[in-house]
Amino acid sequence: MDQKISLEAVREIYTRPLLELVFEAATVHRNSNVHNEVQVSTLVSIKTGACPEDCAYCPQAARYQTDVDVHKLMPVEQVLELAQQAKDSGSSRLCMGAAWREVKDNKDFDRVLEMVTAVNGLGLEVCCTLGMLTDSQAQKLRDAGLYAYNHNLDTSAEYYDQIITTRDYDDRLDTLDNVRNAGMTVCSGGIIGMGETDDDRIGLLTTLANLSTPPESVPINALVPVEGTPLADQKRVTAWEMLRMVATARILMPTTVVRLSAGRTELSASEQALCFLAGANSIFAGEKLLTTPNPSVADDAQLFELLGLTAKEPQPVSVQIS
Ligand code: SAM
Ligand code: DTB
Ligand code: SF4
Repeated sequence: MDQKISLEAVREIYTRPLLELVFEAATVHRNSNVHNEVQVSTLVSIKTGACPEDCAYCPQAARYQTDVDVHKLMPVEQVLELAQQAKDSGSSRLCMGAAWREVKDNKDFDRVLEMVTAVNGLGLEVCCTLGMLTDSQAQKLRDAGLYAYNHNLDTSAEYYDQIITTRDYDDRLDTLDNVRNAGMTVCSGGIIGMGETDDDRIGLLTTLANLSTPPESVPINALVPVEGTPLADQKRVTAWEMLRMVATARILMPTTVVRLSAGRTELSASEQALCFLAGANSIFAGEKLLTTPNPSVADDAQLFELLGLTAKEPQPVSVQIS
């Protein structure tokens, strides 16, 4: 692959003295984006649990004994109701997640396509995260009006098989290619706190920044250790580690939306403020992520007020009816 930036160059950025790093990231952010605007997304778990994959962090994998509320694919009407509530509470984007290894061409997929068109009709940016996609499935999602597809690389290529053995890194990269070729925006990021080294974090950011077009959106998740999963006993990451990831992502990908994702319940208001200063410009809103807790809409409204942040309006998307 033709590298735009080397691992060494990314390591040089990532390992800078923290305040130097934050200052530069804040400068890049102010020069490239409306720095007080934050894009707010709501997650809806449209199909929960019973997943055949073995992702070591995930409470939705069937093989681990966790206490998630397993449910089949939701009806379109229920998703629409949740989408309307998300919009009313100030979200501009709805991300629908399914605990699938991959999309299959069946009635469930047809129902997801209906959901995409219906949610788009509410004037929300629509995102899906459904596992691996073929190029024709990506095209169908695009035709239904999907704005973004989330598919995380999670960690470095080198560390991947310590976390997941039921698919490989190239499978992830292939799906990202299919999403890009279908003309959708790409959302791809990772998780820190899974026992990886700094070089794995640097490797993940290097891979993302070197994609032929970098993702429009990069979620940075802190592992939420869930009882019953192999990573249940991992120590929580510190706010400083989140800050370093956010700031490095911002410098590497100046106009990308960097999302402060899972793990926000563990960050104080001042720690989140530092992350926004260093270029984080998106959050997930609402008391639940997919299955784990997240700050309430009221707490976030108070935080935005305190910090002088405003929620971004949705990007207009035209629905193509084929
Ligand atoms: N099944 C699809 C897939 O894996 O692509 C979509 C849903 S999956 C739950 C979406 C993402 O959630 C994963 O890629 C992972 O990055 C994140 N995730 C899952 N469990 C997590 C946890 N315990 N802590 C932090 N992030 C987590
Ligand atoms: C992403 O990077 N984080 C979100 C979203 N994309 C799909 C999911 C976080 C899930 C945290 C664990 C849970 O709630 O189940
Ligand atoms: Fe399944 Fe996605 Fe969880 Fe992996 S992260 S077990 S693919 S739901």
